[in-house]
Amino acid sequence: RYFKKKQATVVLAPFSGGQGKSGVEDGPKYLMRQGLKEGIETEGWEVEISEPLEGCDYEKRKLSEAEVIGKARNPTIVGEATEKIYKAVHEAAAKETMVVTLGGDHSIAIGTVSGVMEQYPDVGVIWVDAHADINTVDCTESGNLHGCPVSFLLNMKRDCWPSPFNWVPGKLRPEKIAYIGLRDVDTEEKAILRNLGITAFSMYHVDRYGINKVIEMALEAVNPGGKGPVMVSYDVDAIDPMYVPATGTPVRGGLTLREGLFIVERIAETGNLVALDIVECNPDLAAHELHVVDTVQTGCSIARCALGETLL
Ligand code: B3U
Ligand code: MN
Ligand code: MN
Repeated sequence: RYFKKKQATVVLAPFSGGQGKSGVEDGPKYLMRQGLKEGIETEGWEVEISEPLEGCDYEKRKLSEAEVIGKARNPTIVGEATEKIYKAVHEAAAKETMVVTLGGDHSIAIGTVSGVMEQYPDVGVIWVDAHADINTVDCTESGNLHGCPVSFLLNMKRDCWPSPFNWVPGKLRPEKIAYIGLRDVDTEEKAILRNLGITAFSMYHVDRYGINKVIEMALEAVNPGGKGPVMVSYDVDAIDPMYVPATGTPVRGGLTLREGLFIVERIAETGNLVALDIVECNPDLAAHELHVVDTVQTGCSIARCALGETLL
């Protein structure tokens, strides 16, 4: 409904600076090799590729600089990379194409959500994740910025931000984001969620109400009336590690594969989806080749289902 033509831009964001492990920067390569683009094309989308981080050797800089400012690890490369992603996503959204960004770790969503918001200021964000990713640079225990993107988007503790984040508009309002899949949330993060009144459905709520009711409630929270644009930032660790083993911080007791896909199928059905992130596929963390295939295939399925594969 949001697009006159079925055109999509796949933004490749091979970036790992938001956390310590390497390998997550290979996510885009594996997803593309598994046929993500062709899968979307089969659904009738015309696909363009955007590579905003081409030629930037952030991996090398992460290993050689190991920068820490306050509590934040690698803030300069995270700030620089996310600004590039922000511009690429905005450009793609401004051309009225569906924007599918492939991470990389979840810090890249500082760029994707900000970029989408330039085009759709009132976009509703559905954050599918085992984690809330809402630590501030002030309260993060790990210092990993992939645990902080939502606090940047909400403009929290701006006084404490390292300067490479000065570009971040920080215009998201707490009522425009809802979580699904939470099960590993830090104590400080729980307080933030409570204080800001953010809609959050943990795995408890998925069991209590069922995934269908949960997605209805999440959509109604961020997009009341169902007429506005919606973006999904999908951390594959929301899905149970039995289906998605190759990810940086697996947490047991997650969404089944069907629940995970149903979320994006339902949003596809509304016709309101304007952008999707798929993040935290880390092929290096697989114990064997089957784990890689399971994880990467799940990532590709999320993209295809979000773009309409299972709507008949
Ligand atoms: N909340 C913890 C753990 C974490 C967040 N996101 C992931 N892990 N993937 C932190 O580091 O902020
Ligand atoms: Mn995440
Ligand atoms: Mn996560």
